[in-house]
Amino acid sequence: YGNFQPYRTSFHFQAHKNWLNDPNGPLYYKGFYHLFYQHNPLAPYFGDIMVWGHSVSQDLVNWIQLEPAIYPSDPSDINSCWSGSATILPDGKPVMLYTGSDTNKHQVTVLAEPKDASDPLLREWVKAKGNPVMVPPSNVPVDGFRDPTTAWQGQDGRWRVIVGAEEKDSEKGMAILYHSDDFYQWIKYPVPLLESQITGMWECPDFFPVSVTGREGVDTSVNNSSVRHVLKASYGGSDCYVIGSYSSETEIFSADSEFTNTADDLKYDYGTLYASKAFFDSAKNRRISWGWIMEKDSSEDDIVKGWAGIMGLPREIWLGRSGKKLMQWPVEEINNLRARNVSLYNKKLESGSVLEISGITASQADIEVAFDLRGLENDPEISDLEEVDQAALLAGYSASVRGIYGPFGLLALASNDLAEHTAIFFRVIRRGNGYSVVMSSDESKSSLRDNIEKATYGTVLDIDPRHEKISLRCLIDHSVIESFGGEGRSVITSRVYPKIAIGEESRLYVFNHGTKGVTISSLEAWSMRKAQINSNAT
Ligand code: DQQ
Repeated sequence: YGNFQPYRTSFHFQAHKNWLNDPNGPLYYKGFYHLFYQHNPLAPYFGDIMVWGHSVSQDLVNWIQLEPAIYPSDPSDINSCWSGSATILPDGKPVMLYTGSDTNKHQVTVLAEPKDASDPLLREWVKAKGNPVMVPPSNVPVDGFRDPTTAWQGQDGRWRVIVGAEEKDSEKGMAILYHSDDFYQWIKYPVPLLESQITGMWECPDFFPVSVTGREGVDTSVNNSSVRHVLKASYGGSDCYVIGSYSSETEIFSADSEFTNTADDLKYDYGTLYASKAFFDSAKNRRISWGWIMEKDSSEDDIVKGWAGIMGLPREIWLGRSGKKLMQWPVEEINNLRARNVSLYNKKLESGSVLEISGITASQADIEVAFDLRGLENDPEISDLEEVDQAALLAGYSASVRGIYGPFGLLALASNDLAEHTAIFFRVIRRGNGYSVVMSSDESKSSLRDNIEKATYGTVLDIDPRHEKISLRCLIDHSVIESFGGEGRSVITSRVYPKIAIGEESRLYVFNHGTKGVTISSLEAWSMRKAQINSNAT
């Protein structure tokens, strides 16, 4: 490759070079957003000695890379500094709790503080004298104890934090709860905040309140009748979550649903996104979540590229109106990159149509499209829409399965002859007495190259197409497509590696392979400008 870098992204966060995985300790401080991340500064693969890469931004779009902020230096983290989170103390100073791999490669919790809190760039961090501040409890293996969350204060003023863990010789995953009066001395609470018998290790748990009244975010210690709590756990390659009620007095988090380790789990993203972490942005009163999008090519490919791993776009995250699911949307700052724009209104897409959306840079674009099927009610063929079971649903995630209404949607990162494309699409299905919409991303034709994982992903969107338009926003960035369905009700991220549909050779189409026509009520597409991301390598 060398300078030929068709898969390098233009507005997704990535390291200047080498390996990146989980986001760590995101925070806003003195006018700067900070993003730390798991980084191997020496090679484009996960390393024996992992450090915290560090970048800062004033707009969440353009990033300046600084020197690694936290790196092995003490017996408690000498073998790696793994994931962890930031807490902003009441005096405004941030503190980090993170996973150290100690001299024996046991996983312990380590505390670090800024050396100079007056430095808005928070360049230097000092480790606490009393490290480690937590060690694996006796029922937990020494390599199954990691990823402390942002801490929160209960009604009694005491600090709480959870750490991801698994139980020895079992499939139990859990969030172990700790208490502290001074943030340095942590005492394990006798029962975990939550556990599940069948998930295995919970990595990168996250626990935060969401407002029941709207989109605004709340700080992590807020707890009153107008919030509910979210617990997210990463396992089986996905970020799964439950919503529930939490009281710091009883120390009980009662969740509305369970982690099932099946397709029924609620997920942040039904495609590729892992180890995400949210923080409260006090500058704009919103909660923002970052997640890691891993590579789907081979490690040999990563060596040739010289880098591996990108971050998903920072997403605003809030509780949907139903109170049952989270909503996500790219932070508004991303829109500042929108440039050349084309649009289309009230266009009927007959069965079998494939329409090119020209006039934008299709490899670096933002598209918002809405399909209107509200005439469906009076359609005689409506009774033919099959009620689908789980197996049929899975089959329906493939764009080659033709239905009545659907598949219709976008063909992104497509070649001229369509030999390469990633289909992001919808289909209408019958569910119980009503109708529902399946949203999918089919990567099976995404590349003519071999040795790449090409998946088909899907999920059911809570949309009744008789009453609501079906909307899709896709952010396409060379080798990644983040698709937000139903105004942010579900997200599917695809990591793809086209061979010919690269750069200026890439095309964008809107298509309808269903037997019935559908109407595009609106489509707007923008070329995206390139953001400045960590190009000033240190
Ligand atoms: N990645 C970190 C761990 C975490 C895992 C190591 C999740 O702390 O459990 O890089 O991707």
